[in-house]
Amino acid sequence: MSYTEFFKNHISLIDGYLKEILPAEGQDPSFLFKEMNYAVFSGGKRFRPVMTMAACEACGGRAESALIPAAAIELIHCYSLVHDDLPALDNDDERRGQPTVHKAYGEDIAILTGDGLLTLAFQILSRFKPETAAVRLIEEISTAAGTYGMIGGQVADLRTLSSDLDLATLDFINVHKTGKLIRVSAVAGALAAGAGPETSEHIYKYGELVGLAFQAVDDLLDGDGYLKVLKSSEVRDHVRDLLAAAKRELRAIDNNTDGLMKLADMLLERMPQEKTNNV
Ligand code: GRG
Repeated sequence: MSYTEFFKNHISLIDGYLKEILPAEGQDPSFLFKEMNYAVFSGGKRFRPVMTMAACEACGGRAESALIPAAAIELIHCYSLVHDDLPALDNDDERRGQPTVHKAYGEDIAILTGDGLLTLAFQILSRFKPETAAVRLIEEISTAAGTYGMIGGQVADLRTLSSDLDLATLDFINVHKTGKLIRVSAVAGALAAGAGPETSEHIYKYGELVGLAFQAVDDLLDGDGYLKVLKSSEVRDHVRDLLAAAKRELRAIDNNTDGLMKLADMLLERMPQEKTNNV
């Protein structure tokens, strides 16, 4: 079954919730409603919020119970893409097959759209109940998104000269820039379910391993990143090892881990086919 078929309900839950929380036309404050919706409803896979809901299920909870952190993480992901596309950073004209936010609405509005999405993420996290869990979620998610995580990784990426790029530096960049937001997507699901320490530890390790595999697969698709220091066959082997280890973590959990298993399989399926010489 394809990713979108398998996660039809999860995707419809997260899209429904995102529609509910994003400022709608005519609603006060109505500023940026169009641009924020444009940035969020543009065909993303929803990999991170689906992971949050699937992790909640793997810890015995319901997908619906994880909607607040799932939506917050997707808003943060969308903000990072809007800002990353800006001329001062990657200077991209297209994202998900359509003009980037600054191409469609201008640079000033794109900066503010990203700011609006990031701020809204923490506004909705503050609504999570019980409040003790809301505070934990805010701490975990802000750490993963901030200078100890995604932003730190982005700065390391900007500051690293291509002549200094080695495997250890690439690992550092990827763990921070991509890995930590994916890991916290899993951890937030465990927190939403109120999971115990043992299950939470397996979920944490699963998230870490899948976060690393995610970036390596993206590099294979883009012909970038790890391919600058490793052969493509080595990157593929690395992805397979990471995902096999991630699945081992899930086998130690005594709940419904089908969703998290499917996310690992989806990354394996996304890996471009190996080119062979005997064609
Ligand atoms: C805070 C400006 C700023 C940047 C943070 C995450 C990031 C650094 C930049 C985004 C650009 C990028 C290519 C990051 C690597 C992670 C990645 C592969 C993002 C794309 O995620 P998908 O494939 O995207 O989940 P969709 O479109 O499906 O949501």
